[in-house]
Amino acid sequence: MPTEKINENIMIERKGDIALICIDNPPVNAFGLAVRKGLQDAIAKLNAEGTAKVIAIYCAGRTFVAGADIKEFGKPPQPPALPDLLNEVEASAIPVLSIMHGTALGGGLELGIATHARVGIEGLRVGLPEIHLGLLPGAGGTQRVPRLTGIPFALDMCLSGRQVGAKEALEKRLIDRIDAGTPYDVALQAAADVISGDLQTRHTDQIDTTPDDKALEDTAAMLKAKQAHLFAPHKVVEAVAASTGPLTEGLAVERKVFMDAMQTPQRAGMIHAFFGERAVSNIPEAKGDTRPLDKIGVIGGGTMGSGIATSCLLSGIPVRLIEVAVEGLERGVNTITKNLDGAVSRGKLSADKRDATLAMLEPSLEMEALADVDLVIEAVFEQMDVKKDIFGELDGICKKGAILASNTSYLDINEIADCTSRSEDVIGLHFFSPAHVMRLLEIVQGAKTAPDVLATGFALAKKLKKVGVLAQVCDGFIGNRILAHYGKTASYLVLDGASPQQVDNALERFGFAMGPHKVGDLAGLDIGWMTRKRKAETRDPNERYAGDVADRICENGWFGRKTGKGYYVYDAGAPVPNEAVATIIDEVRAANGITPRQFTDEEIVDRYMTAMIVEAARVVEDGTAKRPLDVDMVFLFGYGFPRHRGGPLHYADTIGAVELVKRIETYAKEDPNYWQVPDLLRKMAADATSFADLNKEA
Ligand code: 3H9
Repeated sequence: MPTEKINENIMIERKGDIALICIDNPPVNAFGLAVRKGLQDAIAKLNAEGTAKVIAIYCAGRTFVAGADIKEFGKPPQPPALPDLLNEVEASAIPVLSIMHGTALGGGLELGIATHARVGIEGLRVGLPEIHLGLLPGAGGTQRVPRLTGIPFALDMCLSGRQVGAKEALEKRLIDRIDAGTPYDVALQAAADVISGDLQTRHTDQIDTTPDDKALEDTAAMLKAKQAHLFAPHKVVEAVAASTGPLTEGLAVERKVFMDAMQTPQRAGMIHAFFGERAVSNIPEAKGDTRPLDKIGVIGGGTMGSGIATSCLLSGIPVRLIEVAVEGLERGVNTITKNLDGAVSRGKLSADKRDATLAMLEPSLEMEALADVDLVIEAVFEQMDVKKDIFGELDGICKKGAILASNTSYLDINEIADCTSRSEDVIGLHFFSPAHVMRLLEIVQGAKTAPDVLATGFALAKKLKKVGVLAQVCDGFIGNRILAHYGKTASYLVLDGASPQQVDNALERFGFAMGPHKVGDLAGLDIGWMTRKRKAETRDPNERYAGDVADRICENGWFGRKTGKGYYVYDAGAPVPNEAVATIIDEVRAANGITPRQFTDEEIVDRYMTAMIVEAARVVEDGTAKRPLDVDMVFLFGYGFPRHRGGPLHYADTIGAVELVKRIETYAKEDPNYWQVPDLLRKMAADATSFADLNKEA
């Protein structure tokens, strides 16, 4: 029987001395149960027959195996386990060859290096991205990779999760040669070459890892300093260290620490992040007809406008940048140039493409230059009157069908849309600073926004390699509205007894890259100061005022990093707490009759996170965000929320609605105006449901 279907994912084809095994499990040929079983049966069957001189494994579709099937994680494991299967592949009496195309990741690369020879097809990228899932390679990656590449490179691959190009993979012996052609044709040729001796086979398990204690010790020390709060990275070092002994022993160490990592909430959080990133734009609003995006206009050459322009240019879209005055325009062009230079130094843009990219920028002082663009993104300062004037003007200038977008971070898109004769073309596109780096894009749907305009917002996010999240109109949309609420908690904690540094340190230990006071210093304390002044008249008189300390800091002209002082002092070296702020805090406490009390770090985190969850629940409840996972993605990609916690509402599920309600009711005894239980949370506590249930229902 020349061709034989082993099961729905695995096919054998026999051609003389050659046996081909095709893995076909769209979309990314993940190692699901049927693939594992089918491959096990195919290898066993061909060995039992004993007629083939070589077995070549290749994949149908766009890529070689992209790793274990992530959807199976967290469920009871079903045999054959991948490490056992790959040991069987390695032990095959008939040499096995793998033909890798697309991306051979995780278990896919582990399959490759368990076979006896590997051919990469041009464009191949290989990697061990398990670390991004809160895991480490668990099917021989920590054992066979160091045997081939040496310990330092193996540590880098496992800890960075980065994709390695074909050329580098060849240099590091992860593949044996690079061919061009279809996987099928390359498989036939490479198999013939194995038979003729032109392609050598070898057993990775027979190679010894060169010991490198220094690399292991240095890496362990670096991780202790920088990633103490994460589980998997430390286990990578433990597993790779075991690769200098016999393979079976090393594999046993790897299996143990992999299974331990699988049990952690960090793994669950990161896998929620992986699927959430994909699910967030997998909604009807993102599908359907779109409008062209061949030329984009950006109004405003400040940090935000320049960042947006840079992001478009980096994605190959020509940009017209508009400013009112020459100096502003020059500043914008300079910022964009610097941003592109930064992209070159970060390896995001090749040096030879930099000039061509910059050449796609057309600066202009005339709004009329926007007459033929497909999309205009307005990024001027946050004043409704100014925005209304601009949109009125755009209405008269832009071609029919052009999309008119505002990058406002909180203003009412409907009010802006209503000052044009084409409110169906108006949308909010809220970027996060620095806009060419941060991946979040809030896509704000106005009451009259046309479906194809909305879908084009998502198409733009995809083009810019951003994560587009649908938001409805309200003050601050999803992210800034939630921030406006929980940000007050940090101030209340300081008023009541904690120091800004204690708050920052506690939240950094929780996993935030920076505590809220450091973030304030970085963003500029004057921004919050202006907002508080703007909202002073409409503030609820029962609300406890949170801005006293920050106002006093700003009154000194200390706006954070840009003025050299804020909560911290920024001289050369690491920032140190601003001692004058401690005096301000004492004075404010005394003026308000507050006797300071001690907070544990745990209480700081609990209060801060509970406040975040409260407003996040309300945002879901009133439909500003479509689902809890949308809120989670906003925080992961726009607010530096620790990925291993999955997002505020994934984290909320780890606490549970009952406990959250209890906490809020306790805090409410001190401040019943601020601490109120959202109806949704109360209902979830009563029904014993979770935010994950709401994600499933949506
Ligand atoms: C591992 O291997 C552990 C082992 O060491 C040990 C085991 C014992 N499983 O990203 P896309 C889905 S851990 C299940 O949009 P692209 C994805 O959700 C694994 N599903 O495509 C999406 O579904 P939907 C290590 C997966 O072309 C669809 O496929 N490997 C998996 O932009 C298309 O995905 C990784 O971490 C999976 N492994 O990018 C690789 N991968 O259409 C993870 C994808 O319903 N994957 N899906 O939304 C990737 O990095 C990218 O998907 C890839 C393609 C680069 C492959």
